[in-house]
Amino acid sequence: MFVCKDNTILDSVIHFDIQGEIVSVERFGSGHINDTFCVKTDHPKGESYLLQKINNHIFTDIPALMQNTKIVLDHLKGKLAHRGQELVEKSTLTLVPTRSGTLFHVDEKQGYWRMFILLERTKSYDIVETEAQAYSGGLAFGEFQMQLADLDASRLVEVLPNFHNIDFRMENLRQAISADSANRVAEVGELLQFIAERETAMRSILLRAEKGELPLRITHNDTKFNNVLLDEQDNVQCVIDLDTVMPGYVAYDFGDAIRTVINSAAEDESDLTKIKLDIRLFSAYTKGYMHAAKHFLTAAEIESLLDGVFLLPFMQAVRFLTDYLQGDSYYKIQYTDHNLVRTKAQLTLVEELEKEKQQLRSILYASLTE
Ligand code: GN1
Ligand code: MG
Repeated sequence: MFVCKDNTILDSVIHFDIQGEIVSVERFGSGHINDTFCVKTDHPKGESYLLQKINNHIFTDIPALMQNTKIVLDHLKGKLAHRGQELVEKSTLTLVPTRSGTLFHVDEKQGYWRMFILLERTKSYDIVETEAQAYSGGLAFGEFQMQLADLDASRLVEVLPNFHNIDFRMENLRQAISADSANRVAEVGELLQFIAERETAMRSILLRAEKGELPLRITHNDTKFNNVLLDEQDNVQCVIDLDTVMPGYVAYDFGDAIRTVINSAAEDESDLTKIKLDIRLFSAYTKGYMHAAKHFLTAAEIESLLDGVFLLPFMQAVRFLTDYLQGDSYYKIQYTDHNLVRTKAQLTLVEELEKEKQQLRSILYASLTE
């Protein structure tokens, strides 16, 4: 059994309303922000659980974050209720409250913990392998946006303001450059040049939004492919990681998903020659997404989707680079220049995408008639 050095994990588990005695607690998943653990018990009919320590340096209003999660989950469950309880439990996350009925537990070191029921027999992929998987991912996020379309956005707190605002991200980068607190600016000149050349073009979604062309909807805002759980047959089962569900533009969700779907290498691949686009996967994801989304997207939103495809890897690179220049305080890293490697990988992806712009556009529009 894995036991955290200071025992805070086990001390936290016991506050949640779980069945049976704890058999094991093991680290789980590949998130960059929160710490996730799988908790198994000896209960004969019992479930396993996902315990998460929420990063409260990044998410500074955890009561609001958890309230958002509850509102979103209740809404999604309500949408699926007519299809039966079993389906609701399989297709949506279920929070496990603490024994005193609260949505999270705060330990004596001010660590914030929450728990979900683990969805058994599901898979998530850091790298997409087949068109069927990509299609399922597109369908999952298309349906997710559709199901949340009638949720009153004013009920959700914007937990991370300006999350996908490229002006905000560029401003953070500029501040990191002028502070140069980790003494790393000198080594990233070429990358900064690459970013500067594209900055204006990357403002296109903001410009459309300023002109009032794009409706603000409730979006997921972290649509990496591994935030969709697929079942054993690679059909959609559940969208996870609801921390950043907030008002946003659909192009952000589309672009962030494509960033991970189309890349045949990992987000942090250090061999840049391995970063290749798999256009078949773009096509399959887009078909899955449009199957649900073409019923509600406006013409201007459809037009903006491709801008999102370029923006999201670019913005991700800007964020990784900012963290690198600030001495790696935001994303978890596994080695010293991990954030630099991530930056280069994402910028290479932008470069590869630029070569295929026309083809991506044709595929996107073709998917509307299928
Ligand atoms: C972070 O923790 P994780 O892996 O779900 C980040 C996302 C990035 C992603 C890059 C709150 O998500 O915005 O796209 O890393 N989440 C936050 O892999 O910043
Ligand atoms: Mg996340």
